Amino acid sequence: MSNRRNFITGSILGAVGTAIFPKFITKKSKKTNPNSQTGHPMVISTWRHGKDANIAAMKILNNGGKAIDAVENGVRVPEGDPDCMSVGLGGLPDREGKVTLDACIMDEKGNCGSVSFLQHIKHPISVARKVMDETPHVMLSGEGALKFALDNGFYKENLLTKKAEKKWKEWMKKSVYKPIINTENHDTIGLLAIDKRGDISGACTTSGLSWKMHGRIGDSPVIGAGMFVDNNVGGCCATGVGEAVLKTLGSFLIVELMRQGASPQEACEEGIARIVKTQNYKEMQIGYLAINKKGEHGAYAVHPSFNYALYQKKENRIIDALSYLK
Ligand code: SD4
Repeated sequence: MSNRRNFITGSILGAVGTAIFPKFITKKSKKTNPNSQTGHPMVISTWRHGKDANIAAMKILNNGGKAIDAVENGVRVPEGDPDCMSVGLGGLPDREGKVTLDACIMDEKGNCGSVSFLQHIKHPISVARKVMDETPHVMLSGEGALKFALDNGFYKENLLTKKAEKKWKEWMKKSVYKPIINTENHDTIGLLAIDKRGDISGACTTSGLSWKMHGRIGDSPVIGAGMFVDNNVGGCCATGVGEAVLKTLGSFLIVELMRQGASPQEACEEGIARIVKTQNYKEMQIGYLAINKKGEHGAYAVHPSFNYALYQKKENRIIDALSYLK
């Protein structure tokens, strides 16, 4: 009886598996990204500011360092740059004029750490790393995350620059909340790296959507939404309207599709397809980057002009991603 039940359950699950991912399980020739190559060490990250982040990350990888150290040090570059108005210091504030930060990090063993709704600390990614390394938890938020940071040697800073404050005051005149497609309020950095050993790690850090409600947390600190790594398969990170990424658990979805046989490009396109099927996609930008174990990558967005930085085979370049809408 129990054997029969196992058989029936197995058959149903098998059928469901094939029904969910038929095109990736059965297909032999895969759609690849025109700029994809194989090989590591490699670093890939979202948007133009990724180029300098990649340099910092690659320096660690070239010296034989670990991917987890590379991703942390890479994203610290835009976090510390006051001119980068979507990450860390200089990030655009919420509608109350407060800069609140989200970040997460994940290593090759599946360890992860995250902070959300964190104020006054310039490098949330390093606080997330400490949560991962030194606590029994994965996520710390708000006051608790701040207290943890202060207890661990971080110090309070004013993250609201004059430039960001000015933009906030301009926005306050009308106070209309409408995320704009591909401008400074869509610039989170997500960064994925493969080190010389072939191990994969990822990091994602942001000041979130500008003019968001106070207390709002996006996709970026949520493991599996803003970023996900599985060292046997690959990694993925997201940028854009976090609510859409959260609703589809985009990064986890894309890594799982690669596990089922999809190429990184096919997986990113399917991740965007889920958003297009279920949400008001014309009004929002979302971009995904994914890598597999071989160092191949995929990139896809809802709208044109999502770009990313790829550092591989000694070349660090900005590439325009393909998109659903042309
Ligand atoms: C968020 N995903 O807070 C972030 C914002 C972002 O490019 O990616 N902007 O929803």
